[in-house]
Amino acid sequence: MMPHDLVLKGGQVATPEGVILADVAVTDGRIAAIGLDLDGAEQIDASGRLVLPGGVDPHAHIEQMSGMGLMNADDFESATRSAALGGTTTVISFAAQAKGQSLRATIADYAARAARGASIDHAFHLTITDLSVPGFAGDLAALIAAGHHSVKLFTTYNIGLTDAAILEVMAQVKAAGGLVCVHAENDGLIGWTKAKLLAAGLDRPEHHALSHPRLAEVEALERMCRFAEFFDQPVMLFHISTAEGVGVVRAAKARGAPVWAETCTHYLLQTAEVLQRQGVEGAKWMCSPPQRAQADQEALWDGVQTGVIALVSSDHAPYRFDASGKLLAGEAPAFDKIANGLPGLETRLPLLFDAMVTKGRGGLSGFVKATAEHPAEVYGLAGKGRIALGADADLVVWNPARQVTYGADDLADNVGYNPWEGHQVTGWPEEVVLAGKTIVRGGAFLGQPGGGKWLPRFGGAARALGNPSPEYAYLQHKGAL
Ligand code: DUC
Ligand code: ZN
Ligand code: ZN
Repeated sequence: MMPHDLVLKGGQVATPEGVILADVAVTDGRIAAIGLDLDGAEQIDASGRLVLPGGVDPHAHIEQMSGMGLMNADDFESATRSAALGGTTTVISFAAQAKGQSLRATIADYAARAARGASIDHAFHLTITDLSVPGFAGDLAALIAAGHHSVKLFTTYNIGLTDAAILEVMAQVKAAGGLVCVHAENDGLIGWTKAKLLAAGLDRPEHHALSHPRLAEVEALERMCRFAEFFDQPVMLFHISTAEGVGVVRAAKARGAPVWAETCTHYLLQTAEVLQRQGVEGAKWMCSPPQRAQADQEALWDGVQTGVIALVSSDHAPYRFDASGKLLAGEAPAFDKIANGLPGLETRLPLLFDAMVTKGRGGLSGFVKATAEHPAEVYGLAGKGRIALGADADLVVWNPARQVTYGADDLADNVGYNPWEGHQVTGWPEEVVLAGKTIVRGGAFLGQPGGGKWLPRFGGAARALGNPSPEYAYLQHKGAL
């Protein structure tokens, strides 16, 4: 019998049914067999190690202009190289509409850049900022039909949409069968609090956390859940950071609202103390929403473990700690002049493996679900996130015993600092395979810019539940939509 193209020999293989000692064979980029004594033209010895599905990071900002008009430090090449070295083989980043730009042109622009630079598989959430462009409705429906299944909206910042615009987008996305993702924080509460802090001279990075009241998240999450219920429109609530936010999502789900939620590595593992470092140093950790308190971390972990929070993303949003990024407005800028975001594509999986597998918050199956299986299922990434016959051969060999302490600047992205400096993890992704090709071996990146492919998405587990509000149902019945 012809040997398979590649066999990963003798690892502890995490399948959706459980962990088994087996070989995993790959032919033509897909998993062709899982069993014993499989023969491959190329072999990777996985004995004593774990074989897990490649990570799926469903929320990363790559080669994107920020709301402040600042370009990310990472392009598709550097971001995806960094992701691969951290065990991630699929990323969903954003195609962000500039005001006045058509949706088609937005997607074409990002798709061309990703096709040239991305070394791992990828898809886009289409960020909508301007409904007034010509052809908006037709483009939106056509793009969703073409496989750009999810859109993203903001309730705040200079790209935030009004409630009326959010409702209109939800109606149009519902008609097209897509998914709406939301950055949900109350704009008025943030704006008012920020203005008062700044007027009082309270303008250091640590004040950034106070400028994002917890209730801003709670109010906007609650509102978005109610909008989702009104239409029976599936909504993904991005980066939940507070215990109360977890409660809002839990209650909405219990009512039967079609809502799903994510949190991010930094909300699970950091508190707002990171913003209190000497001088302007805290700027390195500034993101929105901000890191919160230890009690929030506990509630977020509980949300992950009970399924209220479906998945954990990085929200990779890279800016250098210099005049090209965080310090664009000077050496000691006020917090409102500092770009928000921190890098996370490369560190998400080792940090979560350490917390969930090594230290036991959810175990191996919880880790695989939160970081690969659920992101793939929820967002309709067919063939991703699980080790099963016929699935894409995106595989990571983990050494569960390897200890690494992060250094000051040891990541392969283009950020120049590691926000996890000094943090020790146990468990490390040593070999990474994308569609049957080794893209990381022994810490060396072997992937190719342009070697990843775009993944069309036509559905997913985040679906309407069949119970719209009577008012919406009436409008539909009357043909008024
Ligand atoms: N917050 C976001 O929502 N996105 C990117 C960066 C950030 O801090
Ligand atoms: Zn956001
Ligand atoms: Zn984000």
